[in-house]
Amino acid sequence: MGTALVYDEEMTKYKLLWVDPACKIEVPERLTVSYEALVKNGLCQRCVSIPAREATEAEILLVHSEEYLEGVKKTPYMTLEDLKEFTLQYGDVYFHPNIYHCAKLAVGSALQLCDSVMTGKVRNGMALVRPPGHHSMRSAASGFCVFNNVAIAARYAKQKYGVKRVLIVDWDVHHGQGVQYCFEDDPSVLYFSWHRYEHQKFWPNLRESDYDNVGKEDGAGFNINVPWNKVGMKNSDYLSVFFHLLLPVAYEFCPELVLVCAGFDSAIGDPEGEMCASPDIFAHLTHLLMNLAGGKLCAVLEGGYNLTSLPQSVCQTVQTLLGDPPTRLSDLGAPCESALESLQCVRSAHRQYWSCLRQAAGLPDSHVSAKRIRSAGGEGERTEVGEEEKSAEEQAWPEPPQRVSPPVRCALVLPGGEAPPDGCEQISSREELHPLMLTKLREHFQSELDNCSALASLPSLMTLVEKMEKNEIRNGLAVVHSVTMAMMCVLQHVGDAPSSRTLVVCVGGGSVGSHAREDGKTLTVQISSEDTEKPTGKFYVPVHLKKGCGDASGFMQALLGLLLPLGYQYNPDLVLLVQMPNAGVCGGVWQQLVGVLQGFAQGHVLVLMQEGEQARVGPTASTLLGDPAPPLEHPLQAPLPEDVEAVETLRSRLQSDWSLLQNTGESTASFQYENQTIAELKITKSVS
Ligand code: SS9
Ligand code: ZN
Repeated sequence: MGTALVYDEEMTKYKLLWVDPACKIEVPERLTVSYEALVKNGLCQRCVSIPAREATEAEILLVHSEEYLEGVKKTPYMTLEDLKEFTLQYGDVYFHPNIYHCAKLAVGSALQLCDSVMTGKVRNGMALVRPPGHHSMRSAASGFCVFNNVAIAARYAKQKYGVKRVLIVDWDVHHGQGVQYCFEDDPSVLYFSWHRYEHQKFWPNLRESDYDNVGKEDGAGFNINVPWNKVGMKNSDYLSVFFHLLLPVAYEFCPELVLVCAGFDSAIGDPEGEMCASPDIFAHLTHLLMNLAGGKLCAVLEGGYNLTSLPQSVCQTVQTLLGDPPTRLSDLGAPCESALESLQCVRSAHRQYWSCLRQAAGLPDSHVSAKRIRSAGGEGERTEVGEEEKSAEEQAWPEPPQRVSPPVRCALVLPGGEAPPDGCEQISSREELHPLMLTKLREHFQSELDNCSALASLPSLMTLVEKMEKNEIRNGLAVVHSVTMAMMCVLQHVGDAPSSRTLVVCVGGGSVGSHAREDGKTLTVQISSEDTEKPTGKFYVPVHLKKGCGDASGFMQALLGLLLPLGYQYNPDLVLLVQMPNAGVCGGVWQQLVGVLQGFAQGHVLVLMQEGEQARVGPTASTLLGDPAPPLEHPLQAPLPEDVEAVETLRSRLQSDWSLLQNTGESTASFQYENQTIAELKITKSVS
């Protein structure tokens, strides 16, 4: 199951023929530099190359009006003067005698990609196209866009393949108003867009790009706008929105297909966006979406006008689609105040539509009160770039590091005689355990060590860990006599390295708190139904779910809203995932967990399971090998209010230590006023 790349050089063959400052950034080189970077990095060669084709008129009419199509159809025969005049009726767009041809190819490319993914020819893919699409409307061109490539693809997938739910993620820095208008009353297409807005001061300056535009009629709740009211948004701002908004809603929506309006003007250096996210953030955004819809993801190029950060970002996206582990994001700071205010407003506008947002505390009842908060809230700290007023394009950033995949993707340690699943390497080592390690184990596990098989798999496990450290093996799975003993062994070993950090994720009850240390060498998150272990400091986080780990929605809430932000901020070099005995975790969410955790530590995830509980070896190995996790059941039941409360309480207690856990603006944060809702708080404030 490969990754498709759709590209045709023909789409570089139109350009701006007159002087227009608004349009001069949309150049053919956008496509050539992107494609050449894919070739140079060996990514193009790893993709399945799919030819572009022209979309048919019927396909274009899925979204556009006949009158509009007829108008555009005449442009190849127009004189320069006629073209200029035709252009004038629209905003920030230009026409050229060859643009109609290219626009048909751009739509056709998106449809070819859709076909390849829907028929199972490939798992996912990207289409490199010009002109972009997300601004074009039923009867109008706009913002360099002629036909709405992604909107047409969504309608096409619904019609041709009977896809019931499509998620469109528009990470371009502009609002894809064309996509919004197309689906605003349609609950089968969930449209998410973040965009530079600056309280409507930024193009396309629409009132309806704000967070309170949630969709209409049956489509209410299925249009999600995140307005950025400041420039300079960073990786942590983007990730916060994924953790606390997009991902929970997306999992609840349960799409059968994910389309990405993949514009890279949201990256650093872009003259339009003026944001500060690094190109490698797109590896993570892509990775975080790749376990939805059984992995069916089509990315279609939209904007991106810095000819350095654009190709870097395209490569990051495609390399992730190909299955290479994302590089580690270091120094993720706190999301900025303005981003948190936006996030809070969107979450509160949508809380009535999505059970994952229906928090017990922390959100006002409706966006009406949120509005007041926004206008009352102080302006964030970020506006000026610096005294010398560097333009966005003059900004410098390091080239993303090379992403190297170890020669072996997945290795297993299985109890004697069992054969590993296809594609996995088996590790068995006859070496002895280090004497110091043995002594240590004796101290803790006296009685169990009398059983001679107790230690059997540990030498192999240590070999596996060493090979992962040397980057010879990416990830692994060990079935051991005692997971707690094995966990101690691994932590003892990796803890010897000077600045190692291990993220330990324990699923299921049992004593692990004793392994947790406060020196920062481990961060332990334990998700279970037991309420025995008490939280100690910031490096041991016990999450208690009344319904237990078998409850998909409660578990996902903890995974997305708690574990992901913690993990990203901690930035481990190893993830140790432990299935505790009798964990009772349901298969679907377990695989999501295994999939998502591979975004950390350059994919170095080590899974431990106890002998006799290895029923899940097959599915786990498959996810470690890179197969997408299967979709969760639809509809996802609402989480138990107590469980939501438990996760929320933890999140708000820990957010001062781990700032990526924040999801509300500080001036209005409810955590400082435990029992008051924000709405109440505002009333109190305005009275005093
Ligand atoms: C130039 C204004 C250009 C249109 C941008 C369209 C981007 C499409 N300062 N505005 S992704
Ligand atoms: Zn854009």
